Amino acid sequence: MQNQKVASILNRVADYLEMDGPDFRTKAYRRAAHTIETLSVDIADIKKQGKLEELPGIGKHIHAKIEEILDTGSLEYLENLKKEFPLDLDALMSVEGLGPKKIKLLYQELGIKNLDDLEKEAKRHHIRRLKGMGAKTEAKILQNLEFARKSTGRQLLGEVLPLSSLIKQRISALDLVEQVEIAGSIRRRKETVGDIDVLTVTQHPDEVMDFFNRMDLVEEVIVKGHSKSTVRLFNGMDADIRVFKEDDFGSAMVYFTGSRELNISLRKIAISQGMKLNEYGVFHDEKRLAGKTEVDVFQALGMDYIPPELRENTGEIEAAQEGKLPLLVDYGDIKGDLHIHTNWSDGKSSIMEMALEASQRDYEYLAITDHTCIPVARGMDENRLIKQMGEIDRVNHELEDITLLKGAEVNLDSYGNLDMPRDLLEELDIVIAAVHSDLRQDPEKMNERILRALENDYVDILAHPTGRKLKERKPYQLNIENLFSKARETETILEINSQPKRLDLKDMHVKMAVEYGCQLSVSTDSHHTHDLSFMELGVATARRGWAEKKDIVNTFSLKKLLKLIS
Ligand code: DGT
Ligand code: CA
Ligand code: CA
Repeated sequence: MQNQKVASILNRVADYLEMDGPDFRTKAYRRAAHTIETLSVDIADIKKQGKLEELPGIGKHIHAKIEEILDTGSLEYLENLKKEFPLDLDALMSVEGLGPKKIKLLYQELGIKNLDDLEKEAKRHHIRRLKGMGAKTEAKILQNLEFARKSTGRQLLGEVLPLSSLIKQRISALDLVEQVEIAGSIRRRKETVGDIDVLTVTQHPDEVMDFFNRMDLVEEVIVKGHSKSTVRLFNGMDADIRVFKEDDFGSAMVYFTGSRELNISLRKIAISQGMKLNEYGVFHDEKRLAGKTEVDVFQALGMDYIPPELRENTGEIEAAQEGKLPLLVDYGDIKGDLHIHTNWSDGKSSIMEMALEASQRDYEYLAITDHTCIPVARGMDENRLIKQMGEIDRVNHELEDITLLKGAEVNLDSYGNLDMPRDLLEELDIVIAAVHSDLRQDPEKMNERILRALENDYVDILAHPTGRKLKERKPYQLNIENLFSKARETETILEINSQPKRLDLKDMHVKMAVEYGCQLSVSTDSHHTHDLSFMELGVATARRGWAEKKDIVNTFSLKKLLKLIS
């Protein structure tokens, strides 16, 4: 599948075109990219069948571009744009407040190509002199630069996970490997990923390396060896592949899953017991005690198997030694999604389409929670919400194996009040409160605003509680302890939002919230049927936060859930 690669090239073209401001062309490229990204079939197969033209919303012009990418692996048009603007677009775009248009201005006027240039020019106060910039913008850029620095080079788990699965799938489809797994931060489901680590067992290392290095996803081979290769992929991300013997695979998996911090502690434990631990096994003198499976390795070290999501050296080793690891919520435990949008607000799919997709996932229930009022997200007014309730009744009547709940994602005004009248809130099964306006409020006011929302009896769930966006926006400056104790006191559910950019609450906060005894939901905030699959990312975050099934309300049966929120 080259879908992701094609989509990423088209998106990149849109970025460059947007340097002259967004217009119909940038929209067309983004729409095409989105269509391809979300296809469930291989775009190359569609081309082979001569059916490219049947893809919705893609014009002739872009068809030709897609064909070129599929035929040649790249797009000359994009290569020319890159030559015209030789700058680190990814890094610059990761600075909050900088978009393609400003980046072009900065490049043309000041020759800024990367974050270092940007910092230099901002500190020299050259940026404020540019048209449309000013001292305030300049200060903001400096402020946001540090955040951007930390996030460049890393990509979102939600973007890398499908790519790594694809690589795994392709390698396992070769008849040459006995085992293949993705290790590293991806296996631990860390929210951002530095590189992809592939581990294999094979009798044919050279052929496997050759295959890996020649995949159409590869832009450049960086290291080529017999037992290890490193490549740079089309999206700028590196991928390593390593070959092991079958008998070593468990210890290799432990070692290369990491984290580094966990490895260091495990090695110390081994040494303290007179043993040696490395990627080839656990040894006592020259005798090999374990290595074939991870379970064996942990057992030899005197502890329970630690699920990959917990391997961050934050107490899991001690828990594993004492047999006290949590029984983590499982990916299959989820019985419904409590936060999704439809085309009644800013979603793209209909209520029926979302319901059918949820049903496909074997959910027992699905809450329809479109935006109310806020203009930015095509929020519904009161009349429309009433009308939508009627539509939900109708769909509920039609479908047998899933129950739709009537809900809304209600915006909190600057003081924490809901912008919906009480009698309507009363009618809803589930009310989600969320901050969508006045994000840069004074921290004290923001804290008061959110606590006030928690105190509101109508509010069942607080959505994306800290407001952060990965690689984009820092969280609000909340007093998180106050938030958790108030949520517990008022029995308000805190959301783990599964959008790849949000994952909010984040893992560490989930862990704290669980310790506080808060109730949590894992929801996708879907705006399209295929977003429902983000659930996996949210559950991963819950697991990384040591959450058990009992902590996550949408593992409950409908009956139990309704009792909780009514
Ligand atoms: P990433 O790629 O930055 O998202 O994070 P990881 O955890 O995937 O790190 P990576 O790819 O550098 O290495 C994969 C694993 O290999 C890492 O989690 C632990 C292990 N590892 C690599 N280098 C070292 C090392 O120098 N010391 C120890 N103890 N472990 C290492
Ligand atoms: Ca890695
Ligand atoms: Ca690596």
